[in-house]
Amino acid sequence: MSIVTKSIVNADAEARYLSPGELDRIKSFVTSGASRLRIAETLTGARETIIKQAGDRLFQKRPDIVSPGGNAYGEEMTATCLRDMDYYLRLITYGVVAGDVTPIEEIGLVGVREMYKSLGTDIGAVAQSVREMKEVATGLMSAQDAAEAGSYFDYVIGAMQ
Ligand SMILES: CCC1=C(C)/C(=C/C2=NC(=C\c3[nH]c(/C=C4\NC(=O)[C@H](C)[C@H]4CC)c(C)c3CCC(=O)O)/C(CCC(=O)O)=C2C)NC1=O
Repeated sequence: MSIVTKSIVNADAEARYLSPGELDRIKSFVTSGASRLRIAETLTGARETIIKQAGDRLFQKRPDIVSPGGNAYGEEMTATCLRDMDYYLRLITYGVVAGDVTPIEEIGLVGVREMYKSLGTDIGAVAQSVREMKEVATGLMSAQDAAEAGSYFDYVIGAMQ
């Protein structure tokens, strides 16, 4: 839910006008709109490059992952690993557009630790893959957009520590 919808739901539950604080938060959501949309467009347009390059970097740093016995060993498992990276990049674009990390959390982070544990996947390595995507993606942006975009990647990384 965006900050606009959320504020309206809260205000209407109390049959009141939006408070000055709520209007302030909506104002900053609206004024940051153009840059958030620009970031989402960059991430969406460059998704294949971002995932490919970040995957290469990850496997260079952690060759064990794609070696025999590794969790992402073999064509199919490597593809599944890259697919998970694509999932997180997609969720990050949702967060950026909404100006809110809730969609990222609800779709991709609730229960994530237990999930990867049961799959025998090193969650630290998944966090590393998101870190690599951040590096590649923010390299495509202005410093200001990179800082804004980076915070969403950091949120995912932090949840996987
Ligand atoms: C949108 C929300 C969402 C997420 C996040 C998600 C993740 C997810 N990743 C999975 C598997 C997997 N995930 C990985 C990923 C990796 N292994 C590594 O060592 C690397 C560190 C990493 C890539 C960066 C691998 C290799 C598998 C397959 C594991 C297996 O089948 O043994 C599975 C098990 C089922 C399947 O194979 O599809 C799920 C549910 N599914 C979802 O619907």
